[in-house]
Amino acid sequence: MNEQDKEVVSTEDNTVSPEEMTRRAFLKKSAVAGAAVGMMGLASAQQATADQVVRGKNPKLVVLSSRPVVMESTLEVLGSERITSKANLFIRNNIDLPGLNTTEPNVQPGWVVEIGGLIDAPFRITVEELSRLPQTEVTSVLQCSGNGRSFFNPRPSGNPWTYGGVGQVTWRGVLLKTLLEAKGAKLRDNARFITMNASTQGGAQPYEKSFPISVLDYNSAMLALGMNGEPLPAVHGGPVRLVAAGTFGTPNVKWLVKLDFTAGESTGNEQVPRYRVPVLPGWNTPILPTQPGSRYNYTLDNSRPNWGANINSFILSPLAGASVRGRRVEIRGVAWNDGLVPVESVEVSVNGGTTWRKAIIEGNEGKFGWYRWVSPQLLAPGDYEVMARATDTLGRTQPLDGNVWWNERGYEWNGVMRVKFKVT
Ligand SMILES: Nc1nc2c(c(=O)[nH]1)N[C@H]1C(S)=C(S)[C@@H](COP(=O)(O)O)O[C@H]1N2
Ligand SMILES: [Mo]
Repeated sequence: MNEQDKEVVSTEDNTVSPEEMTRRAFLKKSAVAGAAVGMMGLASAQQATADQVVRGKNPKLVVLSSRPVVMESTLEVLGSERITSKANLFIRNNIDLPGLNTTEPNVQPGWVVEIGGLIDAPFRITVEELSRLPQTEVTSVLQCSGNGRSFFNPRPSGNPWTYGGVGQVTWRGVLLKTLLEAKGAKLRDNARFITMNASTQGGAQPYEKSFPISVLDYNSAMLALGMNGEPLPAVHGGPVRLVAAGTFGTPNVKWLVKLDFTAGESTGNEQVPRYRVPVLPGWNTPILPTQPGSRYNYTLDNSRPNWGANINSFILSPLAGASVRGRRVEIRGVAWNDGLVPVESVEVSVNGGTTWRKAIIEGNEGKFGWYRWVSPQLLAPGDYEVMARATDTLGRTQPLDGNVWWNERGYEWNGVMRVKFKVT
């Protein structure tokens, strides 16, 4: 195994398939051969590094696609900071807006968002007016619902995310509630969903998404203008993006130009069949187990969109393949859920799941953020496999085998993570 391969192993979980390891080793090698890539230009999508695809990104991010832009972070990068910086945050574009592949702000004076549908007095608001209304900050986990897809077996088609399609950022903007109050625009009783549209400037294809008005989603939903104390980076949706803390990435529409209160959800392609999981009719939370490898005919009635984030936890230290000094070893990581109730515990096993011990939860960045946990262990020299499992006060927890939730499109993976490392 050469140097680059080792680096790949140390930052990724060992359940990555051999094909994926080969692909990643190839990507890393291409990244090392930066000069060569530069000379070839961006013609070959898979060979461009993250900073070449989007100005300001950390070259350690892994490019899954350069058109549309899709890149993931790594556990090593995510573990290096408390709030994910704009350089280190993953990107998932279904549709690129031309000219916005940068972490710099998207300065577009007079940008308008139209607010309408089932409210009294629909209105239009500019980004300048929005910035003069009372601003709220919320720290939340942003995660693509496809994160972890590579671990489903058989692997569903779609971007082969490992663990890096996630980050924790602090948003700043105007709560939808605040905006409607300021405009005296009352919601009608039959308003059940928010249906949003992204800009099509520069000839971009339309992007339309709906999510339900519920306590979980609506009370914290905001039109965000800022991220981590700066104007919203262009590639992350500036100048205006919807942020619904506690939801998966998909309803967090970037480059927002239109928001309607509607009785039903959008019937556009981004809403159905994409970004959905099978459910029993009228049963709105858990995924309906389907036979791995089987097909499913997604309709609005037999499936639900990815919205409330699944409970999950990651081990950020040690990383897979690491060698650490014994006997005192601190296992560290993060856990999160949809923010509906607190994450109550994180249990850690160092013996393949035979026994579990509660980790210490050190703190969290509000109910939508990461709970940082640590599990001090006394470990003799040897080989270990550590596992971590989060549970919240509703009893929602992670499956030991994430494949129990196998679904055709590979969404909402939250299987217990396993990390092999060595104590010397
Ligand atoms: N306009 C627009 N908004 C979008 C998307 C998109 O393709 N276009 N992708 C969605 C998906 S699937 C995800 S996971 C998040 C990713 O946000 P990020 O690129 O800022 O990390 O944006 C969501 N909002
Ligand atoms: Mo996503």
